[in-house]
Amino acid sequence: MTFAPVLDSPADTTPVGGPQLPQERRLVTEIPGPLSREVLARKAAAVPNGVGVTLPIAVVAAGGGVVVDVDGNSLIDLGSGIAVTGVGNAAPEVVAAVTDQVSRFTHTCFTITAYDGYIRVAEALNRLTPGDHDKRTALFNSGAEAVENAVKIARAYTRKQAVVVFDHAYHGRTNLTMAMTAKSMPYKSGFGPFASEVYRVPLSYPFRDGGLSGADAAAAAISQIEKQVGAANLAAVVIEPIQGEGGFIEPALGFLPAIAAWAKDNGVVFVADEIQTGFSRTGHLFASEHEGLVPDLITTAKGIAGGLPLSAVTGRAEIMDAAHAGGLGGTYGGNPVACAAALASIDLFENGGLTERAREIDVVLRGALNALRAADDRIGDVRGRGAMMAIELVEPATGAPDAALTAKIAAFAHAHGVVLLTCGTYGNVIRFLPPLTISDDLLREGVRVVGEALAATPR
Ligand code: PLZ
Repeated sequence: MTFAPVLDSPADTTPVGGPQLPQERRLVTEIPGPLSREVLARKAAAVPNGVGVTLPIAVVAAGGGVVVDVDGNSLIDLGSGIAVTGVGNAAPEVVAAVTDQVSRFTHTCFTITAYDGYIRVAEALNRLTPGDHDKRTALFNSGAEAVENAVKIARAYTRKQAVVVFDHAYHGRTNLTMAMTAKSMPYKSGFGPFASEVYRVPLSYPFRDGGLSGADAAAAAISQIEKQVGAANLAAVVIEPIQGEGGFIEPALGFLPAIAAWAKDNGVVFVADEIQTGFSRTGHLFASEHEGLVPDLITTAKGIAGGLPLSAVTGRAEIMDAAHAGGLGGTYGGNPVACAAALASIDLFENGGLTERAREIDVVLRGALNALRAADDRIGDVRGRGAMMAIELVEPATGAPDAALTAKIAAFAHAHGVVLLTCGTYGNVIRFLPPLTISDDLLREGVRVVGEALAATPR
């Protein structure tokens, strides 16, 4: 296969994406190559600086476990576009469903004239999310929009206003969700004032809270909620079952159930933000299942539609129905093409063996990362579940976060053909979020490159 560099007629010269792409790491130029540099130079002139690019290549195809750039480099994908392409990029089932739908109709606005695809996505989420109570689902476009709507719905239902979120939380970049997101740089700094009635309490963070039990950490959070907010004012507690951008923090066992039980006892809506953890990523269809959690509301996005923009709020019928008729919506929410992609993706998660695949990835990743850790004490922690795992990099003597080392490892990986993402409040976490369609060999090779990066980066 050739990758002739004709940017003006990409259809003639670029490879088609999907799992049939050669599943290999292959660098034919430096990263970024000359053609990517040309494209990114145009980006600099056309797109504001605020919209950053982590790995400055221009992608022409992707699928399985690789991303191919305009120079013909094939990189191992350990990011899935931030946990989106669980079913793989250009998954054939998604492509077929989208192609069929796009030739029938592309948009009506569901709140003007309805269509079956939206309702089928709602039915699927009502059936598949935790709990066998009566549920309803509303569809939106982005994760942030789903979180905003979950808060609107919880406020309408409880007739209360306050929202509790946690340290290190990430919920989005819109005004309300900026207020809910913890980290100032780069998400919030200079963009205030932020929405009011958002209160932050401590999270269980086993690696950094001295190993507090889940029950003790929950008691501390609940005490703070009761003293500083009061259940009488509190509409919702919103929490990621495993934190994403905040550093792949897995609360100690018992923390989430204790918070959920307190919410239930106090007339507070418990919202699980499963935007990053959802759709088989953690080895369950939803991460809440790990501890048998049944959230009142659950927000989903990212993995839901194989890369097309779609998000959802699913929850107890009586809560979801509290918003008045016409109170929820948006021009594009539940777009028919995105719904077709979601139905094909959800079928793959449910029936295509992808949840099992996430558990296999868990074994491969955890084994490889623990081996790295055994050889290098700058890896302070290995954590996460399924295809959502991370290492936290520290200065061994003190345990202090080592963001500089983290940035060097990521830069090395990028230069050597691995799409690798960092995260964490302290910028010292490397996260592994491969598509569930990646091969074991590519996965191991990707981690090997991280090992080489550590070896090449002296203390
Ligand atoms: N809730 C748990 O992970 C999105 C953000 C990337 P949107 N995380 C990736 C970035 O730098 O903007 C996310 C999430 C959780 C909400 C969101 C927000 O989802 O689709 O990005 O709005």
